[in-house]
Amino acid sequence: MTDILLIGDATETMRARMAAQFTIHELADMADPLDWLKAHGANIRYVATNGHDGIKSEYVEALPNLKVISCYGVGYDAIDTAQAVSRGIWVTHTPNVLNAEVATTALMLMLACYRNLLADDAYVRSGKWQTDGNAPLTRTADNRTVGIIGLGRIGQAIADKLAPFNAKILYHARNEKPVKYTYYSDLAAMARDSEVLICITPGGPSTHKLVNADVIDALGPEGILINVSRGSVVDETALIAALQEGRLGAAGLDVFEQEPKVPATLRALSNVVLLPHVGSATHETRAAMGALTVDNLLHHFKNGTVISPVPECAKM
Ligand code: A2R
Repeated sequence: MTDILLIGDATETMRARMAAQFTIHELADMADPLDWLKAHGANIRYVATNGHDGIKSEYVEALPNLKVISCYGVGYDAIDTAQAVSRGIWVTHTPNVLNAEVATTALMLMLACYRNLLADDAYVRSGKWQTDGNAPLTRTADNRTVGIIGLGRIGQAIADKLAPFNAKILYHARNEKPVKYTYYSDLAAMARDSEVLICITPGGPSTHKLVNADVIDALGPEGILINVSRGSVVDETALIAALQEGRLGAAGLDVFEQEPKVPATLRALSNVVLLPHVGSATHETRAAMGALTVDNLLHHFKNGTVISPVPECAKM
């Protein structure tokens, strides 16, 4: 049997499929992972991990015969791809199969912010509807100007799902695309022209705090910020200050700078909707992601190639 290192959790189906071909060693079972890997790492040819845990560079160094790091998730900023490429190790991820789900999460957050979903739910539960009368009016989610930061696979799915809401779509990315939406190379300028900003870029150094105090101020007191990308993309301290001071209207956040830690100051705000990083977390979509994660491993085991490499590895 070939040895595989499992980092983080995996579904029962993933475990069963991996166990049929590989001997699984779980990082979570190792008292001192680095010690264990230094002693046994030469046998490990495969790693299954996820976008949150990735793999530490020192672990990769302890695995001299590693062939594939298969990531359960589309974001792979927790994996050092330069190190992997220099060693000829494939890094794979799960693009496309989660586009619709993450887009639904973005819309859910946007709708919850505009229609004050959480406050209205609390209004019914508290009994106030009966004692105080009808809940206050909210604001419509229709006919809004929405700036999408990162018009890739998921960004396009978000734009598609916004069509029935008659949204006007603006976008910011590194490069202009052959689409009917309006391109902004200047993010703050797009924020000024947007009523909602939706972040769906990758994480990592190039997008670190891309949404800074200037962008947040440009979005303004009526504006809504939605983040379904990575916590690192938004300056969380600047965001909290703007929400506290009414310089930003509301925020819908699925991701945070230091998950699962969410600052108490953010949790105390009433103009936020907070989710525990569940953008793709449905049974159906996680099953599809799990299948592709394992397919990449098995494909390499049988054919020596992978199905969905990250772009950095595409030319290997
Ligand atoms: O390379 P471009 O011009 O297509 O732009 C990409 C954009 N992007 C950026 N935009 C502004 N500044 C940057 N430094 C920057 N880096 C990348 O993000 C592209 O439009 C978009 C990413 O699209 P995809 O590669 O198709 O990713 P996908 O599948 O939509 O997933 C996005 C992220 C994942 O990396 C996870 O972090 C998260 O969604 O779940």
